[in-house]
Parts: sequence; structure tokens; C-alpha cells
Amino acid sequence: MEKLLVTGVAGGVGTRLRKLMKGVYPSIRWSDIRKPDDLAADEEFIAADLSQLAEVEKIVAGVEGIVHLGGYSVEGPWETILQANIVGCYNVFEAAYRAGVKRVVFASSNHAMGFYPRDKRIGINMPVRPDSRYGVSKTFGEAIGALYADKHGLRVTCLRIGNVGDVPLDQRRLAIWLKPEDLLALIRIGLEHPDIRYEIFYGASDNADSWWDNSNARRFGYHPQGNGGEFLHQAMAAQAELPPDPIGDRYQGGPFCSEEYDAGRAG
Ligand code: 15L
Repeated sequence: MEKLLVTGVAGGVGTRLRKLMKGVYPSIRWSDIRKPDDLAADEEFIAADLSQLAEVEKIVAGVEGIVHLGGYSVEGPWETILQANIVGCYNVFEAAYRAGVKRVVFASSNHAMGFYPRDKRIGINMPVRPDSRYGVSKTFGEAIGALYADKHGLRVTCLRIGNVGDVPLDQRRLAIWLKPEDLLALIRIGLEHPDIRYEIFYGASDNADSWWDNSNARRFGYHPQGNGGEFLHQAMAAQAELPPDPIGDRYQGGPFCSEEYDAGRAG
């Protein structure tokens, strides 16, 4: 990849990736709605509001590959999700197509599948079960990625990211933790592997109690280095500090499931 664009670079995941990707790819254009505070003089940054197609076309111009992290990263009001994640995601794929971009790696989320119970092991061929408007927007991103791959030949990889961080933060995150270096490995497969057409991978490290069958990623050579189980005691200690959440604790999406939950209402 001669030139890459990474959207959403000022966010939590973007900030970590910026440090890791710099050493791997020689020419990267970073973008976000706001400039990161610690941008170095030799880093290229162009601000863009993803809900504006003309702005997205500017950041996409001249790149071969895109890592699309941008958008709203948690549950939010419908209008926010609609503009940032649905219109924004359409704009990224449409601008990529118009500009002749070859590959897109889309940051989907575990919340596309959040209403599967924790005792169910799921693969990539199960129906989506989003747990929030945010989760629905990620299923939209996966679907529009499939459309641009199948109809226009864009090479698209969707990463259903668990939780990216130095350590797993609680019991749920023990199962879905993604070490930043493992995220980079998944992104590299999406940007470089010759056989990518349209693929979905789970964004998880080699966690002992994972709910996800990530054999598709392994088929493409993914060998995760992280193992959430190494942090079992500190994650369980953090869990013990959390208030009880009977609905969230039942489902993979955790608090995204219990927020606004009133399924009993319909009788
Ligand atoms: C996500 O998709 C969010 O972007 C992130 O902020 C976390 O909430 C993560 O999921 C999670 O499930 O822990």
C-alpha cells in the first residue's frame, strides 16, 4: 500500500493505532473531525466531517487503502448515529469507489452481535443481533461493505472489534479483549492479504473464554499474541466493583444490552 487513509485517528483506538502503524506503512494520512493534540510535524492530517461527502472525497483522494475507524463509538441518540455512522460510512465507501481505492478495513463492533447470550459460541455466519442503535449502524457498515465488494470489486474486511486496551477491563472484556498489536495484525491482513474480497473477522486476541469462533481470521494467517486470561485476577477484581447488571451479564454486549432494556413491556 503506497498511501493509506486512517479515519477516526483522534479516538481511543485511533490514538493507539497511530503509534503502531507509523512504523509499518511509510505514507499515512490521518483524519478525524478534530486534530489529535500530539501530532508530529511530519504527520499528514486532514480534518473531515464524515457526514459531508465532499469532505470525505478530499481525504480519500490519492489513497490506495482506507482503515475506517471514524464515527460515534458508543450508543447515542438516533440523529447522532445516523449522521456519524450511517451517512458517514456510506460516504466513506462511496468516496472510496469514486476515487478507485482498492481496499477498505472497516471497524465494525462486537455490538453488531451483542444480543447473543454469553453461553453461545458464534461464528461469522450467524444472523446479526445488534444490541443498540450503535450496533445497528455497525451492521449497516458491514452490509454496505459487502455491496461495494460484490458490486464494485472493492476488497473489504470488517473487524468486529471487541475491546481494545492494554488489559481486559472486566469479566466481559476478558472474553473480547483485543491487544492493540493484534488489531494491527488484523488490519494488515485486510490491507495486504492477496485473497481478501469480502471478509468478516472477530477483533479478539487469543482469549481463553472467547465466545467467538475466529477461524476465518486464522485461515488468513491471524496468530494473536494477547491472551486475556493472563489478566484474570485484575479483571475479576474490577468486575467486583461494578453494580449488578442481570441483563447485561447474560448477553455478550453487556451494558449495551441493558441500556433502555424493557423487553418485558410487551408481555
Ligand atoms: C465498542 O464497540 C466501543 O467502541 C467501545 O467503546 C467499547 O464499548 C467496546 O465496544 C466494548 O464492548 O467494550
